[in-house]
Amino acid sequence: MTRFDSAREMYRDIGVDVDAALEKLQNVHISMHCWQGDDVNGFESDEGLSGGLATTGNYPGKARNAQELMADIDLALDLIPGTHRLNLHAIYAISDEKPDRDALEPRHFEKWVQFAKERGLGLDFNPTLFSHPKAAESLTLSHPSREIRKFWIDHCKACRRIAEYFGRELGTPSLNNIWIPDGYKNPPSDRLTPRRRLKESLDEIYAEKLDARYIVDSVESKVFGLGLESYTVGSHEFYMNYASKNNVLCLLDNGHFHPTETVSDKIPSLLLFADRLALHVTRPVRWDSDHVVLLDDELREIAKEIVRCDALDRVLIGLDYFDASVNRVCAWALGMRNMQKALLGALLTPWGMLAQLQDEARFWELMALQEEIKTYPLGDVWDHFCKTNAAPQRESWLEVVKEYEREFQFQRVNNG
Ligand code: RNT
Ligand code: ZN
Repeated sequence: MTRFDSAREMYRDIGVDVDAALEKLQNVHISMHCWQGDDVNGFESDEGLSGGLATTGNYPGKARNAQELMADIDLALDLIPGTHRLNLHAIYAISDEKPDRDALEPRHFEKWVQFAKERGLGLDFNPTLFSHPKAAESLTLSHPSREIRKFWIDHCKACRRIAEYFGRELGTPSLNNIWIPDGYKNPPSDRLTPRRRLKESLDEIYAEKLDARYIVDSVESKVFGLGLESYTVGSHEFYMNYASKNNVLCLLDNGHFHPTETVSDKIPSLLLFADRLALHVTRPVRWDSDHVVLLDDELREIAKEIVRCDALDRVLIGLDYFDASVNRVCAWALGMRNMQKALLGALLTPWGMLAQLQDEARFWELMALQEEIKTYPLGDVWDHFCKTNAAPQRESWLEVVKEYEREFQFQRVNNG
């Protein structure tokens, strides 16, 4: 009997169908963020990250251009079981013309569409409202100047059309997520007017009706950004209400809340009122630090809520972190594998039995059983999933990354 067979029996004894769980996991397509590959630099310039965002670390070997980024993504995808999605940002356009952001068109992303087609990936998208001279004050869609607002509105409109193009070309709707840095370092005199301007800008952006078969829109809130600690225009309350009234999705980034607030707890509440919601999964260490996603308690809890709500098809899962202190292919593979492991753990949990204990107020049994299930042989089922997907099992992928960095990444000079 193989380890997988014996694991399957153990789970069967507590009423869990392992084969059904594996089938569900196979159908989860996680959106991998391209920006971990080059520390959110993009292909426009090397002037650095702004908008209250920062990467730390200078591990050698980051991708310097589209070719290197694509090669690194390819390796990461080889190390991750299943088929997934790729999440792009507007600063990753591939074009000699170097259009400004309000002039971006689908054709500037043709190479990515070709890349995605060849690999069977879906594509998601994000307008980039930072790292640009017109966002130097960290004010974009809420800027007091109509001219600047107009520039960013046009950028977001352009991005929605690009996302629609992705969806049409690839046959899977593309999520176009708007996040803006807008906020103030010190207490503002007026909290209302910037929010009113943001609301009006969004109304203008979404006024153009695009084909819902190809594009899904979302808005991402935040509690604060670096250097913008006192006030954030796009707060959670702002966007949650905007989303519910305007048929766009809320995107919850689990680094964007007060440290003791959890996204896992928000998932069921939002799912009672919205058809769908989107996630940026990250690991905030004391603040929105965007560390690589590990298999920690909150990740497991997020996965549990998605599965408990039977909402794998209603929650669009994407990753969002950028650690420049480690090998960036490792960062991708580790975060993606961990997200999948967390989902598998949730899928291998007897929720019906646990729900009954809760309803019957048998709380000590509930607590003890949940703890015992934590050490059930999840790893044996995970190894089987990797094997059937021709992806490396356990830590065997580390050697692959080591060889790749020796041969390719470390040969890229002049970069951190
Ligand atoms: C910033 C947001 C946003 C970005 C990416 C690069 O705090 O999380 O999603 O991380 O758009
Ligand atoms: Zn995010």
